[in-house]
Amino acid sequence: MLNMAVRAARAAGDIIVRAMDRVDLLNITTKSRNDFASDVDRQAELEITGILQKAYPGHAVLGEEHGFKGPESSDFVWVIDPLDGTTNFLHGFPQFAVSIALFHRGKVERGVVYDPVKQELFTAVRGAGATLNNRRIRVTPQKGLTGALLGTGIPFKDQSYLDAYLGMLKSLLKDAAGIRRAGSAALDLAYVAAGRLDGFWEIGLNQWDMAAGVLLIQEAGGLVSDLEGGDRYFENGSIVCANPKLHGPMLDLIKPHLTKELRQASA
Ligand code: 2AM
Ligand code: CA
Repeated sequence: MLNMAVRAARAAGDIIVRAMDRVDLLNITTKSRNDFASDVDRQAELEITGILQKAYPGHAVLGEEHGFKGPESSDFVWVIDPLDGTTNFLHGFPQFAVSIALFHRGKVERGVVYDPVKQELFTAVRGAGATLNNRRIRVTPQKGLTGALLGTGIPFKDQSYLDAYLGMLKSLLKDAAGIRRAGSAALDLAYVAAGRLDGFWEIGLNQWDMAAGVLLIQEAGGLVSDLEGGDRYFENGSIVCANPKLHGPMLDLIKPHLTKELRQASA
């Protein structure tokens, strides 16, 4: 099933790369303020779901652009972000990826994140580790925040938690060596798994942004939680992840900034 996910991710990647130099010709729809989708997002998703549903007719699919399809009762659900980092893609900023995860009875069992520009393929199989282009990857041994390189996502849609977010940013900035906002959550998580970032946090993500990346990090020896340290990140869309030595110190600096709303979301 991992091979099939890889095949689907590469096929979608080909569609994305072919469209890169004619972005000005694409039909772009605004799903909500600052949230865009193009023909490429939709075509890439149809390519992925076509491959997966042909191979596994009994499985369901949930995609960012076309929603849920397939048998409601299936134990297997493929969760797909055909183009994570659409805003980057539309600006020709080369940081975006295809993300495909397979859930079995609510648990992520397989994850693929594919960067078609750099041709980097990140894969994870529950219990069997994580790889980048077939080589094993691990999170960093970074002990605390001093000297750490963190990734994050700055709120772009729902600004209601902007102040809380900026408080977290300010606290984490003090000790970290640097903070990056690259614009594709799926790739940010893959980078934590690969040891390129020591940690990452963001509020307001969807399942398809995170699912494959979460398994990558767990299989690379890292920890993933929501803002309160719990495991409801898929429900509340907030995520904090890092190697096991950095995860606690990050949470300690994030928690004091949680508002009642953010705390309720994790409850
Ligand atoms: P998307 O491109 O698949 O929608 C990072 O903050 C995450 O938010 C990305 O994974 C991205 O996924 C999503 N996102 C949607 N609109 C965005 C925007 N205008 N700026 C940054 N990220 C955006
Ligand atoms: Ca996304």
